[in-house]
Amino acid sequence: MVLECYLTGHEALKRKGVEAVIDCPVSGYSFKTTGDLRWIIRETIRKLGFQGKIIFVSNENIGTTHILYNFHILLDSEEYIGIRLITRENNVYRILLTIPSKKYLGNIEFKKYYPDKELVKPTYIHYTGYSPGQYYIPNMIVYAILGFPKEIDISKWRLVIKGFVKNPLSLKLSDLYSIGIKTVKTSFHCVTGWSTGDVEFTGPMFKRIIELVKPLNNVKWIYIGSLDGYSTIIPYEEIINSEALIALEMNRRPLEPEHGYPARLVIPHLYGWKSVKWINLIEFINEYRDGYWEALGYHPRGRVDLEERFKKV
Ligand SMILES: Nc1nc2c(c(=O)[nH]1)N[C@H]1C(S)=C(S)[C@@H](COP(=O)(O)O)O[C@H]1N2
Ligand SMILES: [Mo]
Repeated sequence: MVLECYLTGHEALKRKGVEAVIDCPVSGYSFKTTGDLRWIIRETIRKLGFQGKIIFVSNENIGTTHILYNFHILLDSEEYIGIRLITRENNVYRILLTIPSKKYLGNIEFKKYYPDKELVKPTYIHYTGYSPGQYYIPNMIVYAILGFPKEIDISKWRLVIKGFVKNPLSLKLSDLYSIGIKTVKTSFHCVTGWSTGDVEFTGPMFKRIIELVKPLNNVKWIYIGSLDGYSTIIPYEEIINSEALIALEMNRRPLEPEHGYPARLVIPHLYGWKSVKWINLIEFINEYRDGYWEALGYHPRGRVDLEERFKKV
């Protein structure tokens, strides 16, 4: 079987010592044991020109059908390559390698990733509440994969909105309150499997931001950035008619620092990793680029109802 992979990466991963990510969709690999996985890894890395001792690190469930496995390959240089195996119902369908130095990329050839292929299913307007593979828990679990930002000087904080727009903006917290706020009551779904019901988020609707900045006709994606260096990407079509908002309050109180104070994005019908906390950038762009989790194999759109947890193409 030929192996064709994409090359990607992310600035925040570089700070963690990951200079590049090799992302390889695979098919036809069923497994029963972690021993089978070791064999699959050995086969895969051989095709890419790597060898080393393969060590199990961890595994976790992502929803009720996916399991993500982490391994390390110890290289002769004493560095290691991280391996992430994305599996569904005992089949491996994606293998990602996190590479500590570009020198290991050698002369591997990569193909180009076309995210549009992931969006073939139609977009419809309102979230139906259907959430396959999720279970409900009483409260949200707090995540900060890149750590919590230091105390924020609110007089200096701005939400910058730029890119292909007629009116770029730099908004203070008081500006966000003054452009008109609404409260949205929604469930919140983390791709790892937990959901919480009936959280109230208050702030300006994303539609309102679009009215103000007037995106140009060529906009296809929205890139969202955060104070901690976290980022994500959202198809423009997916957000224009949605209930997405820039939340300033959660359950009628200003956001707590751990939940994203002063502002976070909330997109109710997409998995939680798209709802960036400590938001400071909204960029309207034309060409797809991976955010933090997308660089690690997560889906460019992340629709909950379509169970778009990981990239498929
Ligand atoms: N800046 C930033 N935003 C983030 C994350 C993060 O690690 N950093 N985690 C995401 C994930 S995976 C989820 S499920 C939600 C969780 O929201 P909470 O931490 O407010 O419960 O935040 C999202 N936004
Ligand atoms: Mo999440």
